[in-house]
Amino acid sequence: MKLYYAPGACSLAAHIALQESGLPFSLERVDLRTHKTPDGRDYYAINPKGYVPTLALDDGSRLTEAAVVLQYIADRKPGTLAPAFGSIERYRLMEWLNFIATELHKGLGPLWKPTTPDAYKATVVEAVGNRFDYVVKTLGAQPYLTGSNFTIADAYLFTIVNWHHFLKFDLDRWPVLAQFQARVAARPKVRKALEAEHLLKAA
Ligand SMILES: N[C@@H](CCC(=O)N[C@@H](CS)C(=O)NCC(=O)O)C(=O)O
Repeated sequence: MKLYYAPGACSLAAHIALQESGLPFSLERVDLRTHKTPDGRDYYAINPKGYVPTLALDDGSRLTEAAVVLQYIADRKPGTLAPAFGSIERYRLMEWLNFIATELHKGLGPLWKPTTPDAYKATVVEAVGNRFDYVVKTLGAQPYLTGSNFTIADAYLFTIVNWHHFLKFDLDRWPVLAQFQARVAARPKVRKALEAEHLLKAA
């Protein structure tokens, strides 16, 4: 498998999942400003949607959408990063993945755009902050989103919350979330992914 990624982007979640899975994989960096790969290929020819992550599978086909890519990786190593497909625990996991994708990941999207007015950015931080209030109700009672085991939902949440370094909002209001970030960042495989993306200072 090959993961097309950009440092610190949502593709970091898939990178962490690949590291945690122990499966063999390679990485190819994408420049999201030019939409080119290091050898000058047009990334739109690889993923017509133009965004990361893209996971190139061993049969030559490609999979996109972070929440789906994460589940594909987890299902290559059953019982480690996601509960079995069809179980109620798996639906709970998917509930988190969808929440992270739509409420947090896409919720923070306007903060990345230099054209977003400051007043609107404040509204975005407030709205996503209310979602963080919901997340800490779970993380205050258990180390990871679905219980005591690290899953792909934790990799995804960690990746999105890690954006606070780049988007300049602090986690003071959510000490439980800051503790979660530290807990995940301390995992050896997560450190490996962060190191490969040159993000160790920003985690
Ligand atoms: N719906 C996609 C969104 C992926 C996405 O937003 N990727 C961002 C980085 S976090 C990106 O590559 N943006 C550059 C672009 O859209 O050109 C998913 O869930 O994977």
